[in-house]
Amino acid sequence: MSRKIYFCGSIRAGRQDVALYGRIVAALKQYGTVLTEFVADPAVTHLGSDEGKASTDRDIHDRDISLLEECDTIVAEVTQPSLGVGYEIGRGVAMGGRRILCLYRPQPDKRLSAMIRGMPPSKDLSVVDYSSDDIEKVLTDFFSAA
Ligand code: 6IA
Repeated sequence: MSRKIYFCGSIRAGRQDVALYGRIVAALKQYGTVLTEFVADPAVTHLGSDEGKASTDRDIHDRDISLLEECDTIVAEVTQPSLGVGYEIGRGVAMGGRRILCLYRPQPDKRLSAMIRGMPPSKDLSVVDYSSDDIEKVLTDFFSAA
């Protein structure tokens, strides 16, 4: 049975990493179905999208929570700090039964939130420092440890 992967990345908190989200989603497709491809869509800006009909914030929240419930794996790019991504990780941890990988690119003068870095690691929950060149290897290591 194919994995269902929920990919999290910043939307309203800033789209500066959207090209990298695209590479991560493309790489994740080798491992399962990505439920949240819209996170990597360059047409989605921090203010929304010109395409399609507008959803309310309640619609977005409710749809994303159902997708989180549906997934078995959460992969979050956490370098660009995002309230939505942090909330999704917290909800995913509380749901239990999901493998969770948080990906962080270390930078000078910045530190990842202690509430993400400080989560107790386990075989199903990890926070990995990486550089964008290594993304494929990081994902191979995570999925081969499943
Ligand atoms: O606080 P942020 O906006 O940065 O939160 C980003 C996270 O929340 C992502 O991982 C998404 O899963 C979720 N999220 C936030 N905004 C949206 C959204 N907006 N649609 C779906 N998920 C969202 C509307 C975009 C639409 C034009 C396709």
